[in-house]
Amino acid sequence: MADHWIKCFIGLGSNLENPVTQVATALLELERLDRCRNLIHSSLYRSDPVGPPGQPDYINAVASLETSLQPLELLDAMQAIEQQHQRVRIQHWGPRTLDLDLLLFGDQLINNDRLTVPHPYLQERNFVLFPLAEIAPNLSIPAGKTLPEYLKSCNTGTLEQI
Ligand code: A4P
Ligand code: MG
Repeated sequence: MADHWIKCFIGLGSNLENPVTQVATALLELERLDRCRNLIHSSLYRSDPVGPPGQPDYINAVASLETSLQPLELLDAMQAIEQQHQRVRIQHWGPRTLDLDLLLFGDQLINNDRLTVPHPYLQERNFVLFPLAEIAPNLSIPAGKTLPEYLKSCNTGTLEQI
């Protein structure tokens, strides 16, 4: 049977150890994943940290790719990339060398022990919505609203395209 390719969106974030390089390298690593193709990505953005105060600014970006992996296989591959970046989980929403979030997987709604898709905070995070709009301006969020509708109620805040 021919492979079935599904378009998905991945959010990238880093606020430790040269975040611009962390994100740029991760984009290359995502591009090289088996059974993934046609990666495109937004610009990089600088933003204030959401979560515990006193941590460095974040660099964020969003990528889309087509994959013939199952959602949990893709999550495994994303977590292997995080590990390569020597990510240590110290604190929830705390600083990290690399965080990869699966934002959307086609139009699927996924809710299990390891994966919630669409990503639960997608709609409220300017560092996700603005980069997403660059690569998919008219996107509809499954079981949600359209991206332009979410953007209407989202502040740019300190988000800065770099
Ligand atoms: N998991 C469930 N759903 C997903 C999904 N859609 N994508 C599970 C990825 N993982 C998902 O993740 C914990 C577990 O979530 C994983 O093992 C996976 O099975 P984690 O990344 O270790 O935990 P975390 O980072 O402490 O929590 P979480 O919810 O991932 O945090 P977020 O939402 O990623 O937020 N401020 C700015 N400006 N920019 C940022 O990028 N990021 C965060 C982290 C906080 N503040 C930020 C930023
Ligand atoms: Mg995460």
